[in-house]
Amino acid sequence: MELERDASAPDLTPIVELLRSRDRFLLTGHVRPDGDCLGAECALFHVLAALGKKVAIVNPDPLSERYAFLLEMAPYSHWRADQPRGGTERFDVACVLDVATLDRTGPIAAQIREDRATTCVFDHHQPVAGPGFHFSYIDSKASATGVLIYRVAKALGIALPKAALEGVFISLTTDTGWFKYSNTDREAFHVAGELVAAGVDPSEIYNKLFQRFSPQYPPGIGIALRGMRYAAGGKIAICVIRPSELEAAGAELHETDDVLDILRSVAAVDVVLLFRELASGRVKISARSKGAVDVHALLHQFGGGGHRRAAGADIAGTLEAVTQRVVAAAVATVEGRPAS
Ligand SMILES: [Mn+2]
Repeated sequence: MELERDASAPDLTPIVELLRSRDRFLLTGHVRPDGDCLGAECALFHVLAALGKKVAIVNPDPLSERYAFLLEMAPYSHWRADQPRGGTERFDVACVLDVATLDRTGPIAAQIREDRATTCVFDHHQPVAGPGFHFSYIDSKASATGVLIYRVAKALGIALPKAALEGVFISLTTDTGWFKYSNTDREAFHVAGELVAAGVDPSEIYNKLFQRFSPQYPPGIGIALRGMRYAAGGKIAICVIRPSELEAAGAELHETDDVLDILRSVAAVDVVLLFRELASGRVKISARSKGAVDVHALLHQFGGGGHRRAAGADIAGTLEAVTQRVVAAAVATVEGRPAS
């Protein structure tokens, strides 16, 4: 059974025409690529390969080892500052996935501009003003970018190989938190049903992605939770992660979704803020909301964004200074007064 097309979904015709008519494609995504970004890239790679195109995936950051199986069949690399063109080959079209602005692709943005390549974005984040892509397929109602690529494959009548179907499944499960967040809609279950019918094994994928962490992972969660605190009368839960502290304890925390889930499980908590110190003198923020607070709007004032209930930002500054500023803004939002 086909799911009826949502009348408000954007028109795919120009995108299909672009993919059919051009020859050399670069696929890229955001810094520190997640399962949605990688899964969508994997699926689009196979769509373009089926059309006989020359395709390369080059991301701003290296692939985390646990996703390697996904891209075994696709030539994957990351930007290498020590190589000409960062190691990228010439391309006509840059497909940018799971990002709202070109700058989220880090150093690759400059190469795309220098090549004057045609740009095409596939995304489901809250749209931002003037992203400036030549072609765009943006549907902020879609649960994951991988779902958008699945729609593209359907529009082209391409039967995807198993690796690509697993890519779409990983996109979906990453961004819906395995079908528990508010973006989990009918299309998410419909597509998941088709993927499973075509041979995707959910428990096998869960095992590959989430049951292979190091023995140092649970102590990492312990360290992260040990320093947590509340603000705004318990409506905001705050967690601050310092790599030096993890290292001193011989602990690792490659994945923070479990920490976010635990903090969100507290009845009174509306907003979770997780701050992680990056080596570059920047701070990565992950924000989650149960719905009352728009965390996209909260982080947009700091140059970040994402979705209403899940957003992120990457801010220059010390961990202490960034935490203080963002928590102050969050408290002001939760208490319904302008930040001072
Ligand atoms: Mn996404």
